[in-house]
Order: sequence, then C-alpha cells, then structure tokens
Amino acid sequence: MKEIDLITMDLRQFLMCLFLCTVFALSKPTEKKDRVHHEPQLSDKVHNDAQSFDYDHDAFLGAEEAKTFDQLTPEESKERLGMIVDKIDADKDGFVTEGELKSWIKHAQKKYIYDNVENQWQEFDMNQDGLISWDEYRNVTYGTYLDDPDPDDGFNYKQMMVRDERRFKMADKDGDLIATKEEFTAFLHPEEYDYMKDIVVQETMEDIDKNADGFIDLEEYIGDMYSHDGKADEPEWVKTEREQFVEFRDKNRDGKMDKEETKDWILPSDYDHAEAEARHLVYESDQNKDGKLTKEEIVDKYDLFVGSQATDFGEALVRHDEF
Ligand SMILES: *[C@@H]1O[C@H](CO)[C@@H](O)[C@H](O)[C@H]1NC(C)=O
Ligand SMILES: [Ca+2]
Repeated sequence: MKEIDLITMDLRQFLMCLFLCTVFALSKPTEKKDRVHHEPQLSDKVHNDAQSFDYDHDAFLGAEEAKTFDQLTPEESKERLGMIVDKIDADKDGFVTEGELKSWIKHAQKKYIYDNVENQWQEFDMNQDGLISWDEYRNVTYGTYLDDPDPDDGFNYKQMMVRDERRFKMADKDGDLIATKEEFTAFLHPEEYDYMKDIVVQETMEDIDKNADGFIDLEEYIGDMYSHDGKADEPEWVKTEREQFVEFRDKNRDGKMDKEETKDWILPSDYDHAEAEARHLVYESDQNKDGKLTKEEIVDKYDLFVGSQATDFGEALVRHDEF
C-alpha cells in the first residue's frame, strides 16, 4: 500500500509539473502547440547505396543498435545477424518474407516505444502475472484519488480516469479488461496503432472543441495553439494558421473541422518507408529470385544489412589497434 501511495504521489507531482509547464508555455504568446503526430524516420542518413549502406543499417537495426555493429568484425557481424534472422522469421518456416522484414523494420523504428513500455511495466503489473488489468492500472494511477475523492489540487481525476478507461477498453482488443504487453503499448502509445487512431482523434477533438458541439471551428483551432494576451497583435504565424485552416484543414469549407478533417490534420498518412525499405532489401539480396530470403542469402549480404563498409571497417581497425 505504501508503495502505491508513493508512486501515485510521484504521478501527482508529475501532473502538477505538467500542468504548470503547460500554463507557463501557454503564457508565452509566440509558443505554438503542435498537435500533429509525425512518423519517426527510419534514419537521418541519406539513402544512397552507391556511397554507403548507413541508411539501410539504421533502418534494419535502429540507429542505436547500428552503432554497436560498427565496432564488430565481419565474422561477429555475420554471427549476430544470423541470430537476428531467426527472430525476423516470425512463422519459423526458414524464410524471411518482405512482410516479416517490414514488421521487423517497424519494430526497430519503434524500439524507443517498446523500451518506454518496458520501463513502466513493473510499476503497474502488481501481481506480476505478465498482464495489466484495468483494476491494476486504475489502482496504481488513481489509488490516492479513489481513497480521497475530493483532493484540492485542482485536477479533475474523475474525468482523467473516465478517459483512461475508455482508451484502455479500446486498446484491449478481446474485451477482457486485461492488457497484454501489445495492448498496453497501444494504450500508452495509441498514435502508433491503426485501430487506436479514432480514439486519438476523439481525445484531441475533445481537448480543442471548447463548446462541445463535436466540431473544431476556426477560433477553437487557433485558441488551442495560441493564447491571446489581449494587447499584442497576432503574430504572423497565427495569421498563416488561419489561412491554413480555411485553405487546407476545412476541406469541405463548412467553417469547421469534423472527425475526418481532424484525422487528416493530426495523423497525416505518410508514404510507408518501412515497406519501401523491406522491398529494397529483398530485391538486393534475393539471389534465386523466389521473392523471399534464406538466412544464407541475408548473411551473404551482411554488409548491406549490418556490416560496416570495408573502408569504415579499416578505419575502425586503425582506431582500435596500434600498428
Ligand atoms: C484495487 O483496489 C481495490 C480497493 O482497494 C481492491 O479491492 C482491489 O483488489 C484492487 N485490485 C487490484 C487488482 O489490485
Ligand atoms: Ca497483472
């Protein structure tokens, strides 16, 4: 019980800080709030295989992991790549398909999200059964509020809890009110999951739609990103946002944004980089052109997937060994 209280106190302090920070941010009139969820990039490197495979390495391993491979000898790289191939081959049929490769690349791309869920997991899985029930989540997060439903720190815990429960139920695909790790990841990071997109849109609309008519009108749209302090003239970017609203956000020109228009704004559908990279990797290494890869085909092309370029590796040797 002690522990729960402590955690919950931490959460309250965190929320208080968040609240104060938000107030602080809003009080600065030039600060602009960004509601758009951007896709994380596969790599910040340029994709030009004639120069180097750095982009492919980042995409395939994630940028952090790719750095550790730069320190390995070709033999070590091949060995570790072989072990990775076993993981990518999800159905264990001995072949890596384009689809399996795409899932793997998406996984590498989202590693920071999985790490974040991993870090929070112990806190919520009270009975350590590898699952997090709504009861567990609610007790840990709102235990103090439930014991004392009338705290005077200014937060509407009831409203936050109702909203959390709705999102939890949406993430919980089989409706047993118990979240697996995947479902809990969808709960904490809903923008990463197709089946959670509607609730992301709904929550965003509720935040912005101050008169609760189910639409975002121009003043609500501007009011969410810019708080007037009365005296100052509107900065230039606010005027630009007004034009954006009329020209691009409000597609059917009825003066307000509905669900679909809000979705197009905050969750723009990007070109699928992971799919393109998976296709590229298969194309480059599929020796017998049967459309799927064996471990051998992948390891043969280890320099494309993980290995450092011969020249890089030479430099690494010079750095580490003294001749
Ligand atoms: C949550 O708290 C309630 C009230 O303290 C308790 O009865 C219940 O067993 C708790 N549930 C879990 C899963 O810890
Ligand atoms: Ca549990």
